[in-house]
Parts: sequence; structure tokens; C-alpha cells
Amino acid sequence: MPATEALTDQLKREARAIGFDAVGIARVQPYPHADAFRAWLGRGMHGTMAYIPRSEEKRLDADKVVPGARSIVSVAKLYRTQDIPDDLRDDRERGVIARYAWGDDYHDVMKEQLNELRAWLEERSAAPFDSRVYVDSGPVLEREVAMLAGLGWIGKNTMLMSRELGSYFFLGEIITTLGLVADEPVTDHCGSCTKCLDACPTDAFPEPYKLDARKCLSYLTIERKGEMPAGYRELAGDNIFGCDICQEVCPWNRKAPLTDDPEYQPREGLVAPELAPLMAMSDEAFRERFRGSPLKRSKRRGLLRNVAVSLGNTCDPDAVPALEAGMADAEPLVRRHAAWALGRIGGKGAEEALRRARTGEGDADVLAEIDDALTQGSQQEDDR
Ligand code: B12
Ligand code: SF4
Ligand code: SF4
Repeated sequence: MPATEALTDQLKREARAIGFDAVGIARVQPYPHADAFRAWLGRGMHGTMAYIPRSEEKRLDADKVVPGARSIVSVAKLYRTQDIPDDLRDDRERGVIARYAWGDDYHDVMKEQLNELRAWLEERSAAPFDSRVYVDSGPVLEREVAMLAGLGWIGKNTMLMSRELGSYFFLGEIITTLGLVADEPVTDHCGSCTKCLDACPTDAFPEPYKLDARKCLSYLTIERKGEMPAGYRELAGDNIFGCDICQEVCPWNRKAPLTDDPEYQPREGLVAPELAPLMAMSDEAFRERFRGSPLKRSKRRGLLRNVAVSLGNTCDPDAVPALEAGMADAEPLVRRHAAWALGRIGGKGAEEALRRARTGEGDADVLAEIDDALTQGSQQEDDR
């Protein structure tokens, strides 16, 4: 067996031994969907994620990231551990956190494993090489790379899909100047199915294989830092961090395997947590609870914004006390969304809470939200 082939084979075995669930090699080459990526940016579908257009050229050319790059080792790591038990899912006082965020922060876990794999490669390779390791946050089109490396196909929901693994897995890569033996892409297995496109609550797919991030609940609950636009609040339902709907409905996830890796097992209270206690969380409690967790990305104010919206979506007067506490939060962003939520619940208790909050409120945006909520509440009364 020629040396490169043997090294590639051993590298793949080592990647699995380290804990990755799939591994493949992509040759550095022009990306087949480069124009689609440019068009996506051109139409502003990245929203406020300015870091993406800033590194547009690097994302499209690995040689601009690692000069002389010839191969990209692409790895996948499963994170699905269980599904949400029906009784928790049906409990409207609870919110839903996307599965990827139940365990430890995958960036840290996977980077360490990829560094271990790179160290192994450095020891075994006859020639010295240059390389960079990335998980999610680097200037790489990770799904495109994984598709070229034969890990799966890009589904209509834009997820990298695998017949063996489904789609609940993370991606990471080593871009290297080494010339390894490249894999072949696999064919598309979506067929005539459109379940993901039909299930999206916000209609975020303008067409198959394209996602308008500005409409996606994952973007709206995690990446977008300011207010949640009014038109999306009801559609957010009980999703308080990320969204798994277009994966939950996918037939390829029905029998996909679970992982028993300790890092990705759910941290206490993250599988469908109760909403009201989250609303009462102090800054310190937030930092303590979500240290080393993907949830820290939204920051406390972003998470509580989402929790307020979901409390409103319960339409349950029992949520009024938690929201009234939210009206006293130091963050105007939280108070604004708590006001909206009280307006959505309506009724005497919610109206009184809004009026009490109004007397001490000094922020113009929050006052406007309170006034809108009071109008909405009185309209609801008229309709009853
Ligand atoms: C920005 C971003 C987001 C944005 C935008 C997502 C998007 N679809 O564009 C938001 C915040 C919405 C998001 C959400 C999620 N994300 Co995200 N996200 C990223 C990030 C950082 C960049 C993605 C990007 O470049 N988007 C630009 C678009 C144009 O590229 P793309 O998504 O790869 O889409 C490809 C297809 O559209 C394809 N294409 C275009 N036209 C056509 C036509 C045909 C016929 C075909 C076949 C393909 C095709 O070309 C594009 C380029 O390859 C990547 C990490 C990375 N560095 O790549 C993670 C990443 C894609 N996200 C990931 C995850 C887990 C999620 C969520 C599941 C989290 C959650 N549960 O809330 C959701 C899933 C939503 C969804 N359906 O995509 C994983 C996906 C793993 C996988 N199996 O695919 C990644 C790879 C992170 C990681 N390292 O694991 N994410
Ligand atoms: S993650 Fe949710 S909101 Fe985003 S595209 Fe998928 S179903 Fe739609
Ligand atoms: S739900 Fe259907 S169309 Fe969507 S990714 Fe899965 S197989 Fe493809």
C-alpha cells in the first residue's frame, strides 16, 4: 500500500479511536455551491452575523486560510442523547432547548480531540506540514467540506445528512498542506420528501437547500442580540434556545444512533426546563449554571428575552407573576419582551401588572411595548 494511502487509513482509524463518529478527506478544490453562498450573502440572509461576509473569501478558499492547503480532514461527532419525554414536551410551563446545547460546549470538546488527532498526524507523517483546526467558528464552509469528504449529503433543510448518523452531529476539520487520499461525495437521499420545509414554523426556507437565517428560530433565539421582531414571537412557541424542528421531522433521524459520550449527556434541568425559574435567574446564577455550556452564547438577557416570549405563548395567567418579576429586570430587553408576553396573556392580572410596571418605567422602548400590550389586552377583552 503506498505511504499516503496507509497514512490516510491509519488517520481515519485514529480519528474513530479518539471518539469521532465519521471521518473523511476532502481535496482542496473550488466548492460546487460557492455561487449559492455568495448569493445567500448578497441577499442579506446572514442577518446580523457580520463575521460571515467579513471572511467570505477565506470561507470559499482553504488556501487563503492555510497557504498551500491540499486536504481537509472532516470529522463528525454525534450529540443526540435522547428525545424529550412526551410528558415534559406537552407541559406548557416548560421550554425547549435544542439538543446540541444540552451537554458541554462542543467547541472545547471537539477542538481538544482534533488537536489530539493533529498531534498524532505530526508524529506519523514523514514530511512536516502546516495545518489549522476548526470547529464551527472558523472561516470554513463546514457542510460543503463534509459533503466533499463523503460524510453525507446536504439536505433540503441545509443540514449535512448521513444515512448512518442522521443529522444530529457536529462538524469539525483539520485543513492541512498534506496530500491525503480524498473521498468521493455521496448522493442526495432526500428524494421527493419535503417534511422539513413544511414543518418550519417561520417558513424560513425560501426554497429547498436555502435557509434565510433572519427567519430561523435558531438565529432569532441565539445569534440575534436585540429584540425578537414582533412577527416571530408567537411563532417561536416554546423554543427558548435554538430549534430542532426541521431535524425532528426528518425520516433519516428516526432510527439514527444516540451517543453515550459523557460530554454530551444533558446537564441537569436542560431537557425541557421550567420557564418561570429561568425568568428569576440572576446574572451570577446564569454564569454559574451555564459555564462551559453552549447556552452562554445568548447571554442572560438573550435567554430571558426568549423565556419571556415563551411564557407569553403559554397564554396562561399562571405565568403572570414570573413575567411581572421580569418587568422589574435591570435589562430593558427583558422588560420589553415581558411586557409583550403580558399583553399576549391578557386578562385582569396581566393588565394590572402592566399598569404597575408602567408607573416606574423610564425606558421609551419598554413604555411603547407596555402601551402596545395594554391595547392588545383590551382588544382581547372586547373579543371575549
Ligand atoms: C451561520 C450558521 C448558522 C445560521 C445559518 C444556518 C444556515 N443554514 O445558513 C443559523 C444561526 C440559522 C444556524 C442554525 C443552526 N445551526 Co448552524 N452554523 C452556522 C455556521 C457558523 C455557518 C453556516 C454557513 O456558512 N451558512 C451559509 C449557508 C449558505 O451555507 P450552509 O448552511 O453550509 O448551506 C449550504 C447549502 O445551502 C448549500 N447549497 C446551496 N444551494 C444548494 C443547492 C443544492 C441542490 C444543494 C445540494 C446544496 C446547496 O450550499 C451551502 C454551502 O455549503 C456553521 C459552521 C460553519 N463554519 O460552517 C454552523 C453549522 C452549520 N450549524 C450547525 C447546527 C448544529 C445548527 C442548528 C442545528 C442549531 C440548532 N439546533 O438550533 C441550526 C440548524 C438550522 C438549519 N436548518 O440550518 C452545524 C450543522 C451540522 C450538520 N449536521 O449539518 C454547523 C456545521 C456547526 C458545527 N460545527 O457543527 N447556523
Ligand atoms: S431550525 Fe427551526 S426555524 Fe430554523 S429552519 Fe429549522 S425548523 Fe425552521
Ligand atoms: S426531512 Fe426530507 S427533505 Fe428534509 S432533509 Fe430530511 S429527507 Fe431531506
